[in-house]
Amino acid sequence: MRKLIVGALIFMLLFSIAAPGFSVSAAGSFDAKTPITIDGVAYSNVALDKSYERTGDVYDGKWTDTGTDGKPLGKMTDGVVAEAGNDEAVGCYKSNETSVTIDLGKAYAIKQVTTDLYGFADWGIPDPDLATITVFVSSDGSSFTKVGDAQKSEEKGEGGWKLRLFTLSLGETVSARYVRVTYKINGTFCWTSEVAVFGVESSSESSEPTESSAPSSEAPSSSASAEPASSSSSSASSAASSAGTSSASNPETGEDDLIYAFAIVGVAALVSIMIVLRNRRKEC
Ligand SMILES: [Ca+2]
Repeated sequence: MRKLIVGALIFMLLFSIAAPGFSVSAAGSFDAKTPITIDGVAYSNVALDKSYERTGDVYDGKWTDTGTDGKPLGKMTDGVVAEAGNDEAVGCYKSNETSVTIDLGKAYAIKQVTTDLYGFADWGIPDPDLATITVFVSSDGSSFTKVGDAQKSEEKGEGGWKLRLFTLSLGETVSARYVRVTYKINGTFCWTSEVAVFGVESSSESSEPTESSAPSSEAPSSSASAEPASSSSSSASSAASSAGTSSASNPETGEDDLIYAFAIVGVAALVSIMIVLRNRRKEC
């Protein structure tokens, strides 16, 4: 019996040592629920659970973002970011150009906007590398100002899926209640799952929308199998003026937590082994 216990403990110890070297999560995606910190300021996703409107043709497969009432299901602001291209967290709209216009409910000082975009040739979903994603803001919901084009991350993906994150990070915050993200995708299916708008309560320190600076990003990955969708297209929207430029930051994963957990298990196993061995020695 004791041998069994010792064997189990040794296994746990070896596993805990080896595990951190393993790929814990292949996922990709970004974290839309955790605030990001830039220059010591924490910006939360102020678009979380906010309502929005979309343009483009309705997609009617299981990756749709349209309810039976014709309104968006909310996939773009629910905080759930697809971890693979065939993840039903994706909320597709069809058209070469589509847009998502989010009403934040009140003005916020916006620092960064991040979204994801998948491509999959077998399903006719265009390569995200060909996409241009642009951010506009508005204080009244009707007159929009272009803030800048989002910068795409390096390509990630598995099984034929291609994923890129698109991020526009501003040098100075811009104050706005409405945020519009347009996707020019060079194809029909706009395969995205989330728009995160990182900002803080609007105070005096944020500027009026005009220009921007600094996008950036990082990205996740994906995987897949299954079947595609159907066809066609239509159009989208936007309004605006000038542009911006670039650099920034992003995502996070729970990998560190796992490593800590394994380390704790390892130490516990080691202590247990030492106790068992000491007891055995006493018995001898
Ligand atoms: Ca989502």
